[in-house]
Amino acid sequence: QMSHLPDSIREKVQNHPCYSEEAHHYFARMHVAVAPACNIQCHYCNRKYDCANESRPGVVSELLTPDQAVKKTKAVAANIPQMTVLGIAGPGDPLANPERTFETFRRLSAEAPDIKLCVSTNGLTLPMHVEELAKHNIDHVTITINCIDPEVGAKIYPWIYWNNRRIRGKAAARILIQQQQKGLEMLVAKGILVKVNSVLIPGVNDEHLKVVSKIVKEKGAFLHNVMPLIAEEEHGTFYGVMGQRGPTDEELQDLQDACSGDMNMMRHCRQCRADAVGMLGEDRGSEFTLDKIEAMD
Ligand code: CLF
Ligand code: SF4
Repeated sequence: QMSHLPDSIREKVQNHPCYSEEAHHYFARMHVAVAPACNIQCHYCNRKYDCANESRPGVVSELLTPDQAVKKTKAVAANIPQMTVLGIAGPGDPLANPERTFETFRRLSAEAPDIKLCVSTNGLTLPMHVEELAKHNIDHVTITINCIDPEVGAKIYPWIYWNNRRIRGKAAARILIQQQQKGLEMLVAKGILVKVNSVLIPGVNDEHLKVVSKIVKEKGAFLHNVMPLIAEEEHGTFYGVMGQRGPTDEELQDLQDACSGDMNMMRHCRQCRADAVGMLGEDRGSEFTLDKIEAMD
């Protein structure tokens, strides 16, 4: 799979456990939960928990300051030799918390330059942050794109917060979609690798995701990760649409197969926590709580 890639891209994916299926057997990632706020509402999100666009719903991550995040990253990197990637993925939207997110990236690129930096976002404010992402040498950005049609979007997003106003319905979805697509184009133009996450919501965007996959591929996204909606009552999922279910394993796989003719599909995502530490599927976060890190100095 990797041998077909140009050298410049191979260098960026070869030790990134999410961007390369092969790499996830040998390399680890960690997340620091520095970003509490969010600027949109997804129907499947419960604000008590981590952002469900890149994370496992129903989990509460320990919020860190940028300074604590830098200390934790260094402690993990010193203790887990496979650690190659630091991601910011919540617990809200990283780009809705630009000061905290970029202070963390700024310090890490200066103090731990060997670590690759990765970020995930709902995309609403992405275009205005592309310059700064490029400046910190962030080679990997994930955008969660669940739709390209505002009709579909209005069923997924009840509102967005935009220019100091709350906007609802189709008008809100239209702005979010435009910003996501513009951000995707701008990142590709800068040579930054883009992974697109989509949450598969049966009966809402299942058929539609085939079109989404085609379009993001045409625009230059590197990888498409279709994740299942995890609809469990205790997460408060899909309020207002009671009874919304998640996809079966077979439905998820069928959709991934249908998209794979057009697009590189990610099939090894583990829907990590916003404070995950270790190899994908492994959680060593409890070894690196703040009190333990203090004790390591
Ligand atoms: Fe984290 Fe995401 Fe970067 Fe990976 S996770 S910010 S791209 S370093 Fe990976 Fe975890 Fe799936 Fe995300 S397995 S949830 S895709
Ligand atoms: Fe929740 Fe993430 Fe959606 Fe924001 S972007 S509402 S944190 S799932």
